[in-house]
Amino acid sequence: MALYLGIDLSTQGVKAELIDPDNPEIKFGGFSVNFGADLPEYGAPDGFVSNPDPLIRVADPAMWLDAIELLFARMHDSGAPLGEIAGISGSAQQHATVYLKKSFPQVLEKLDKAKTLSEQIVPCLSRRFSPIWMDRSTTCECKELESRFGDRLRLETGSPAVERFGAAQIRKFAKESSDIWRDTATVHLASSFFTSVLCGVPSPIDYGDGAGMNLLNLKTLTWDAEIAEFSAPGLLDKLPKAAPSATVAGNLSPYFTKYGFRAGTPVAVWSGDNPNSLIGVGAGEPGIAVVSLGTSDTFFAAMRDFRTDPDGYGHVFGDPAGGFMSLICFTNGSLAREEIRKKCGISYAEFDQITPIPENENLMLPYFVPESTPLVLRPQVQCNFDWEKASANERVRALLESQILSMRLHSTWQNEKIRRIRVTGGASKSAALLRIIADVFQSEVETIAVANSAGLGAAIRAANAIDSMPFEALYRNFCAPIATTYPNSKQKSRYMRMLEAYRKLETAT
Ligand code: XUL
Repeated sequence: MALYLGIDLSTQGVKAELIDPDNPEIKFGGFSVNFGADLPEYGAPDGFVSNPDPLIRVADPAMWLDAIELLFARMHDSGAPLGEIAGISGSAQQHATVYLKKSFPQVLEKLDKAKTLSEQIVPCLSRRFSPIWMDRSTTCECKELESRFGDRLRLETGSPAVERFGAAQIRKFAKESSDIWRDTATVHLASSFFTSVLCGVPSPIDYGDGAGMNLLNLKTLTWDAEIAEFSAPGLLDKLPKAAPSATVAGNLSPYFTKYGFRAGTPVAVWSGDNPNSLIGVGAGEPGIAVVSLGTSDTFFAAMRDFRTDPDGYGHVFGDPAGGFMSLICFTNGSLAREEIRKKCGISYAEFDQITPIPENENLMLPYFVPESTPLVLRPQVQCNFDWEKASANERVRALLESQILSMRLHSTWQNEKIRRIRVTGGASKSAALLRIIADVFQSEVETIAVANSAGLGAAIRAANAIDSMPFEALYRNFCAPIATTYPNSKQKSRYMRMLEAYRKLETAT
């Protein structure tokens, strides 16, 4: 038996997926730790330290370290065969930066089993807290980056300057705390920080997650010296190497034998949660797009060639299976669905029972909170029909159709022929939404049974990177679709008309 472990450090907690490629039907049980419920002493029920300024969102790396140890302890206590693991990798929330002093490598090398990780590693943090992907306090630094580099940022790093990305975050910190910045030897991402902790040696940043920093030139796959130096003095020397996602970073540190792991177990570099999810839903090859319907909705897909969104809304990250992936985030996903459901005074079941209205081409721009695609800073809701006179059926239909039309409109730039769409996330249970996605994209829509795609993706990546197991075989075993919704070709011309009308409505706003 050769097992592979995928660890998923998300915003809310840590989970583990353990897989046996020879016996995919064996389930090892869901292992998880929730920051709020299991580590209440950190006072971070949502995964970040509370702050009266809603733009500031930082998390405590000590909490992450304690959570990983608790996860391993739980796995060990429940009898999980940790000694039989042949390879480990992981997934971390993207964009979180971790600032370390020069003592970090020496401390890693001599981790003492009698102490905890947090006790030993916290003194190595030059900046006590890590800004996470929810932090939006760096608009000023984004403007500075944009005025210095203009469109080169988008064309070469895959995204225009983005508040949560490393360049703006590091720039703000180096400006505000120049002394601590001088004392910082290395800036890791959460993903490379954890690879380093597991291996006991500093690890590279993989292309998948590194692309979410505005610092990696995606044409050369090397750090951009000019952007790095402008972001913060000496930054280039403080960045770990950038490396392919299939890099085996090292072997598990003897520290972890205290949980029953085998010292020396190979560890593949961790990546970000979105690149891992691409693999975990079996979409590492171009042709399958993924729609994830969560609090916000995301659309992502593998791209073999490097292309960027001319409108600047979409991002490009590395695809762990090679090449690149697009990622487009629609902030008002389930948030808007929930608001409209409440405004219509209907239940979830009624919301999902909307019936087709063939002649009706109603549209809605549902920005209940600021929207990222398209960029809308001031929340507003607009309809091209009379809301007061419309029935609940008409209102819900206008919302769902508009959300999916927006997804279609803003994903064309990635220019890969989409053969199938895989839908995940809470709202993927909605038959009405699956039907609309199939008809708007005129594509087959598949649902899959994977619950933790990021963790599963990490386990699959470990098997691929460490023992050269082909992705295709792993996808077949672990990410097979369970149901398919076929497109209705009769809806094609209606949706083509509505797509154009939606584009005009959005542009006019
Ligand atoms: C992607 C992003 C989030 C985080 C947290 O750009 O900010 O998806 O990775 O999940």
